[in-house]
Amino acid sequence: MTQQKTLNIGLIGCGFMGRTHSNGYQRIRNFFPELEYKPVLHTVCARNGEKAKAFAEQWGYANYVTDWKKIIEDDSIDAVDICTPNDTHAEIAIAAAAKGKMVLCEKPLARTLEESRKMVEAIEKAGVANTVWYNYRRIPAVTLAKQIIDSGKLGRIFHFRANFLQDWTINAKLPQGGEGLWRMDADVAGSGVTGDLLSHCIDTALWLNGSISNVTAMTETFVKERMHQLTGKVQEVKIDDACAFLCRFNNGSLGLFESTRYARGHKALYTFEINGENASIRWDLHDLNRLEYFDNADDSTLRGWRSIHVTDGEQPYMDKWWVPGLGIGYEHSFVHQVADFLRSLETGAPCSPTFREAYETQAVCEAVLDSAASGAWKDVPKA
Ligand code: SOE
Repeated sequence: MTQQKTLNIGLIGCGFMGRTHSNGYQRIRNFFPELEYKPVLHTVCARNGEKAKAFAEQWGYANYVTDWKKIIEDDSIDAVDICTPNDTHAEIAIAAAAKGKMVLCEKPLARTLEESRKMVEAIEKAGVANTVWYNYRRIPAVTLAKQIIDSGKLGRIFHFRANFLQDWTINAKLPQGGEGLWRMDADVAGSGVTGDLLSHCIDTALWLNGSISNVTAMTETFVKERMHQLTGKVQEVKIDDACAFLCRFNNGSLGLFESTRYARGHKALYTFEINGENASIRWDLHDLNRLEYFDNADDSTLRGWRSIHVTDGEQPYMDKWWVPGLGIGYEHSFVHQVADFLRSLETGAPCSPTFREAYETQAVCEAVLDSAASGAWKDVPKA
């Protein structure tokens, strides 16, 4: 085993993402023992002291605090992990970078492109290691899709289409804002499905198929008013409940994206398909260990969609887990992101997606929302 260096983590936010990241840090020692850096769960922060204490005990953090600035001021903390609602990402990331700390930020990078720009500037000025948790890239079947595309097997790409469908906000009585519901409050989240769900699809698309040049979009807010949990008042809902957009990629292919929280029966159906001249690929989060692949070069009597069960040790990340045939889950994508971040500290190579790369995703989101508001095609703003 290599000589290990400790990396003290300060985690801010104890929600669902705080748990996925903490689990990621914990699994490293057992499954990626060769890595030089070992994450240490140093301090966790939540505004509610009891919650922070319980989280620290459950996940093994040595300390807990209720003010995130204490994490920034603590010189023994090396890396700040931001798992708070979107309206706090910029302030925390900028403060952490100014203190020379590494920053790992939950997606989307921020509420707006303007906030994202300031974050990229601060991170690059400080020259600190950084990454944004677009975790789906690190599901082995998705990483394999990237390898297949980069090998050129698909040939010229014609189409990229993606969906992210949920149904959890259909109930008109569901309040907006507050604990667990901040994703429904535009002031906190920045947008609805565009920033929350389509940003995942856009991140994957940019990674697999390159930059997007322009977009045309439509959004809808199906329930116009909801009670705000914090004020107790019925207020206008300003998030997009659903969004669909068309786009052109710089490689000449066409994109079609849809996301909604009003697709009854769908809890988290993330799918994408990419069609090339020679071959096509499709993937579905509900069957995440599987990659479907059609290759026109196959013998015509056997030609058809192959269903590749991505569990072999020669496939991305799978040498770390069990034996061929046995799959892994959603949570492993976060373990892989931690591993890749730690490896990037060893090699000095950036851990993708960096803040700058996540800025490009944000730029597409902004163009989508602008297009939906104006009804016109919009160019994706340049960095
Ligand atoms: C929303 O329900 C959500 O939890 C997103 O915020 C996550 O990013 C996505 O991966 C699953 O759905």
